[in-house]
Amino acid sequence: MTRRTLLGTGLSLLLAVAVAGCDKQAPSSETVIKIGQASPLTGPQAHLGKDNDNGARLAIEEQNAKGLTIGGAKVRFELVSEDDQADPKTGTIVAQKMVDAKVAGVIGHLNSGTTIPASKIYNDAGIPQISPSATNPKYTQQGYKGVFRVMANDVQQGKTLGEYAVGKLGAKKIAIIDDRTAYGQGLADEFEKAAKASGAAIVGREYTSDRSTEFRAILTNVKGRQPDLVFYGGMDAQAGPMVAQMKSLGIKAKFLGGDGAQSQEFIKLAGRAAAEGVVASSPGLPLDKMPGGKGFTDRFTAKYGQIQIYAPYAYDAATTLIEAMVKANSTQPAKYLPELAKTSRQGVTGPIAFDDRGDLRNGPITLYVVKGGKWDTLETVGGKAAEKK
Ligand code: ABU
Repeated sequence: MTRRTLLGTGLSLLLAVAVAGCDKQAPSSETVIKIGQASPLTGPQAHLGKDNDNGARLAIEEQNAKGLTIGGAKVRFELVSEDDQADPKTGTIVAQKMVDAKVAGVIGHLNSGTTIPASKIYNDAGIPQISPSATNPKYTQQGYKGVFRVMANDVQQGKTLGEYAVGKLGAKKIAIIDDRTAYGQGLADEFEKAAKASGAAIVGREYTSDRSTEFRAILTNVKGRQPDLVFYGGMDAQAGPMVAQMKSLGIKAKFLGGDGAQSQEFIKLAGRAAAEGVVASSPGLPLDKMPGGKGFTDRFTAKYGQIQIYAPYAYDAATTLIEAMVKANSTQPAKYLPELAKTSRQGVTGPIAFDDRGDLRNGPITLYVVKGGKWDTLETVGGKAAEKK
């Protein structure tokens, strides 16, 4: 702790004591409010899961620093973070643990494959859930009142990618690979629809899993079909080695992926030379174009290091949840859920307002290319100021 923060903390404590001393109504103790966070904290997606965890953690630390009072009680938020291993079954076990721990709301899960089955458990328990990163449309199509997400979904992302592949990358013969997860398969299906509608031929469709690192057999099939573009629906832990193996097999086709591939880790795993020229999309604005991007990056990286993908969204999800509690003057789910549903606020990632299903209104999608070993912005499609319901 620096001298400056020590001094600041000391002054805050003195002030708190003085205020409490002057006001007989002032609360003398804190009520702890638990907020759940679920993501893969171990395994091949641990770097992404920790990114989400740290984003939510930073939001909670900053809200706690405000010394909030809700419903007449001084509150302190506590993050209950659970490892769902990106596994649907573990996701439901973790969800039940959260319910048993009496969390007031959940940030998560990271993956669509865990978020969707977990959402039934939270819904049955009446606990609101905001996923920072799950993009499969089914999550918000189940008729649950308490489910929200803070980025565009894969109907929008798949359409943008399919149209971009054909219209901007000039793809005519496309091979598609997906990891058979709710996210990977769902995005690949949406991509396929849009690419076909834009005039491309799908010359092959292959499958892998979100645990594989060896793709030479399916890539050899792909090579035989002579595609000019390979689309991958899945995460960076597979996309990275896949691109490296494409290069080693002499496949010259362009490689296109979605947000699961658009991480720093992808470049590391693919290797700088193989990653060069890879294009991927991500729902949301580039960090440097986000309204709170610069400040968030500075605060986050000072504490936790490099941002992977979803940390700013996890931050916004946690802040949005807490702001709804403050507005409702209650941390009880049934009382703050109506405020959450009518959220209209500026997050660090952009305007946050939800439609009737809980999807982000007007979420933009950005396309990036790896250039000089870094993701470089190509263009942003869609997105505008949040509308009030
Ligand atoms: N949005 C990609 C990563 C998370 C998921 O939807 O599975």
